[in-house]
Amino acid sequence: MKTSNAGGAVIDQPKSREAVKPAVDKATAEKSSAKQSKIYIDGKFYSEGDAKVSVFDHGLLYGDGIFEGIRFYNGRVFRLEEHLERLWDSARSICLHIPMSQRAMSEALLETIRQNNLRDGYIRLIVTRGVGNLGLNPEQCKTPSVIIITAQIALYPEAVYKNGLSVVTCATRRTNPSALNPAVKSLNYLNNVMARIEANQANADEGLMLNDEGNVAECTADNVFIIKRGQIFTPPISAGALRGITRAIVFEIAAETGIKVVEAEITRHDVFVADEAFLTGTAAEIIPVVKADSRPIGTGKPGPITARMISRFREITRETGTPIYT
Ligand code: PXG
Repeated sequence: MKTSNAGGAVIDQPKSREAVKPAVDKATAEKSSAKQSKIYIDGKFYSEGDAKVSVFDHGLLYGDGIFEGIRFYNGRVFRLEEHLERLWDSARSICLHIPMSQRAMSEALLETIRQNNLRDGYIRLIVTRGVGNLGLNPEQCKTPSVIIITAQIALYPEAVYKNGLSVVTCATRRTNPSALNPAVKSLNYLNNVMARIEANQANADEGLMLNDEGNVAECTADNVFIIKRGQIFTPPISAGALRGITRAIVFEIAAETGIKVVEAEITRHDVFVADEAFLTGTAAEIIPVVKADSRPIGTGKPGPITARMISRFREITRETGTPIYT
């Protein structure tokens, strides 16, 4: 892995048991943060210390804004168009006008990676409502701000992909879509943060979030899949799940391999009696789940369909993407 010329920021993985600590330790992260990464704000690049936004930005005051978390592998941005499409969908849903075209956004993003001279890493793309006053009315905010941060990503050690994670069900329910649709990747992640705190307190690797009906929606930053008798099941978006880009790749791989993916209501019971389970997300990629609320899932070890998903996913990340350096 190339780290010598990497930028300073390091994305945190979910707090984990001893066995699943990210590969990049704190000392390494602190050392590398001495090398300041370059951050894009509204068309200009700033060093980390100078990359600042106004305290009157409604992204800060109200969580009023949207974001994407994107990975790049081996000099190529993974599923860039899909991430931009989802960002634009989030923007439309909350009546936010992104002040540039998708093409210009794509170029800004690639240029930010180039400025940081990275080949593998993570991008946080943020669009805030912009500067307003202390009232929540977004009409006060004349110009949305675009921020692009690149970071090294602290990967889970390979052992986690081999041994799997534990999840606990959180008492905090996923936001009801009629209050704020979880399909909008908004800057207001307090619902997920509350669930994450519960998972931490239970010493679990991830938190399973249910919707108001008591069905599984997703985890705090990942989509959920279970496997029963050779079929793959995942909650529909209407259950309160984000339309995950990694989730969509599972559908693609399943279609290639002739396995059926069914979008269905999933209960905690379904998770407990599943043969296999896994989570998907840009940061986690595809990661097995082997324990739910202290019950072993299947054999208590990652299953064969999950293993196949992980290996095919890795091939796809290596082989595809938008070139950064042409
Ligand atoms: N559900 C939620 C609530 C998410 O936030 C996913 C599912 C998976 O979607 P993708 O498109 O990534 O497959 C997410 C994604 C972070 C971080 O900083 C979070 C995500 C992605 C990248 C980084 O913890 N969430």
